[in-house]
Amino acid sequence: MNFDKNTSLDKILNALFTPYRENVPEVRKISDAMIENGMISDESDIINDHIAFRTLGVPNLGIASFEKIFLHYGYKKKDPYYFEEKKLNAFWYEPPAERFPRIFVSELRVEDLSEKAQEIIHKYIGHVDQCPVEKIDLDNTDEVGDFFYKPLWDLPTLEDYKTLLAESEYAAWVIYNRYYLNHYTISIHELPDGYDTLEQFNAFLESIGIVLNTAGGKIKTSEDGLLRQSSSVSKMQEATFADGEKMKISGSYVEFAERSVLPQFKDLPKDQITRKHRRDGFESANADKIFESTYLEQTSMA
Ligand code: OOG
Ligand code: NI
Repeated sequence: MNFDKNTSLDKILNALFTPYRENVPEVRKISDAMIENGMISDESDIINDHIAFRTLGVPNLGIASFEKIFLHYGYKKKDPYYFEEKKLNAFWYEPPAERFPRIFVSELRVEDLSEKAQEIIHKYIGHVDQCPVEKIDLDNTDEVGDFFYKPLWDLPTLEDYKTLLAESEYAAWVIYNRYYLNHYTISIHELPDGYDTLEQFNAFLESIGIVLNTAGGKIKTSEDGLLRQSSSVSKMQEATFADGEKMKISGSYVEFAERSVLPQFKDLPKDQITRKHRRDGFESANADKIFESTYLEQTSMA
């Protein structure tokens, strides 16, 4: 039973990763350079710390709808996070087995936006009168895999996109990109000596031309000092809007996480350290800055 579910989860994660890898040039660039450099022998050697999704917090969509997919596959809902200024809520989900990535899902508090922005969002999602996840057969991996990239609403017009962008860059991102995989995350502490700290790995990334998010500094550090994160900034890519107009907009990015061993396990030999011995979960202050990997202030630096 669990074996079947885990095999299905592998298929779903692959279905998510394939289009992301095709469309986010940094993904291949980084893994190719890691292979060339001898850090890994194959892309599949990379340990994926977590993946992230963005949603619209309205009835039938948002976290309460989206999470059903992963709860079905044995993920457990963990801590909530709240982002005052960005008007976002989020949760993280613990995977059913250590070999799977954690999941971070956020949602926009649509009701906290201006009337105008809410009107635009409702123009697109107004017809969603039932939770779309309830309409899919969650045991059918093809159906679930397709769901992430299947439009649930019409493409926005360029004008609507720009109006949203001016008020909430997150809103504009979701109205265009929907449930597209927002990022995957390379576990830096799993890499060979010489590359297993963020300082070392970031230097490597910059040497191959990856532009890092500088919001709050290139390395974002949790209060306990045990979770450190960096991310690339999303490349601006040409997008076509409903009215046929085109504009360069931000898509997805790649994240890098270094989780330190918890103080109570600090004397364990390195070859005995597994995920449960390291700092788990997320950190609001880090996340707040990582969101900005798709925000113009950062993407205009790439
Ligand atoms: C998610 C940003 C937060 C983390 O690891 O804290 C995050 C997003 O950009 O949607 O990924
Ligand atoms: Ni992340």
